[in-house]
Amino acid sequence: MTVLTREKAGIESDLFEQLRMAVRRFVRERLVPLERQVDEENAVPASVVTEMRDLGIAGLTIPTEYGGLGLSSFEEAQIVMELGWTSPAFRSVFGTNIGIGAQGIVIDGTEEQRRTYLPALASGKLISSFCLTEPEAGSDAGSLRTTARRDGAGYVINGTKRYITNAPNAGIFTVMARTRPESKGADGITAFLVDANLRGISIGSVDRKMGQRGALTADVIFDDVCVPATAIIGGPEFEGQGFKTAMKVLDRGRIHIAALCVGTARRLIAQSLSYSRERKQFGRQIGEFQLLQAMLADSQAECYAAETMVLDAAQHHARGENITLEASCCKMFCSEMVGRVADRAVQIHGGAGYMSEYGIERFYRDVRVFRLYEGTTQIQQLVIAREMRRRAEHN
Ligand code: COS
Repeated sequence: MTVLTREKAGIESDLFEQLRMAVRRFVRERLVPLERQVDEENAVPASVVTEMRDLGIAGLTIPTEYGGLGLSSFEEAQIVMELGWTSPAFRSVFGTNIGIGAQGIVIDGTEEQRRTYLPALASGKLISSFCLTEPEAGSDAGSLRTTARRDGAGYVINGTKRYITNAPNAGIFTVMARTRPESKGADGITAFLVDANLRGISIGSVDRKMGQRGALTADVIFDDVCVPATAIIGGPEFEGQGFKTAMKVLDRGRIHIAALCVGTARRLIAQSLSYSRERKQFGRQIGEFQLLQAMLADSQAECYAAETMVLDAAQHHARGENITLEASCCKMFCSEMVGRVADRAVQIHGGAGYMSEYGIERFYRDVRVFRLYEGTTQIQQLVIAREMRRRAEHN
């Protein structure tokens, strides 16, 4: 029995390694040359979307019984680090299917919901979006105002969701709405699966952003949208549980974003190192100067620390342990880390770092949002301290 398990693990790890190498090749050979085009056109070419779909990217984390690759969070983190090597817009195409748009169904969905949506999400034919943020509810997600009023056997949804990734292309939305108007906090919130074609749904114009061009975000407006009670993630008995579903989804999502930060930091370090070996000033490679070496060394050490913590947290998550604290540590440290690494990359490249031709300034803009979305650094600090106090109470 033990031998069989080991053999199985061996075969699986071989297959996983093949997948990781295939993603690495695809990213470096196919996607990297398109980075500038994606930034300029604010769109990922349709042919690339098809190739990503064929590679299985959309279904990385969806269980195999529903057509996905069923990667654990530990494996997911390693693949996402590979995707992080290039512009984040590419990962974003299926980022919501891998993460926050689909995980609610994987974690808390009914069997019927899983069978209905996960195969299409895994194949990439269906795109999902996660609708939590609102004009007046960002960090304070529990104060959201979108309502889902009981109406006969179903609910009527009204409200506006903001900065929703992939909204213009989504076929299905996970919508957090208040089903108990008397409750102002998290306990009155329910998560719904809402078909994007339903009457009453409209999408705002595509947001103009500082970076991550090609990753599309927009408002989603719900105007008397009728859904059945079976649209509640987990079924009608999960009424009022939506905030917890959202938080569980974000736990895994925060490790995912942290892994992405590590991938981008690796790329920026590699590019900085290479530039420092080519560029000559004062008759020597600039990499021979100790002040420049200090910047390279700081970036490398911080990236290594980040990579190690992400893999550790992901491993604990894969074992089914509570990693709320660790996920927030990863999200906070890695997003801040890649911000510093990007800043040093500009510095190492000097004037060239500021020019769009070299692509460094694009990454500098792209990584800024990592400290904001899926919970700001300040929210991660609150979560970490809250969990520390909670754990202390239980020990
Ligand atoms: N897993 C499971 N349940 C969780 C949880 C988690 N990670 N985090 C919180 N919960 C539960 C709590 O246990 C609590 O349940 P009980 O009332 O049964 O005890 C409930 O959810 C409410 O939690 P809490 O009281 O901590 O809610 P707050 O309103 O204080 O909000 C923060 C907590 C600030 C952490 C939350 O609003 C948040 O994460 N904000 C940032 C939102 C965000 O990331 N937005 C980005 C948009 S998505 S791109």
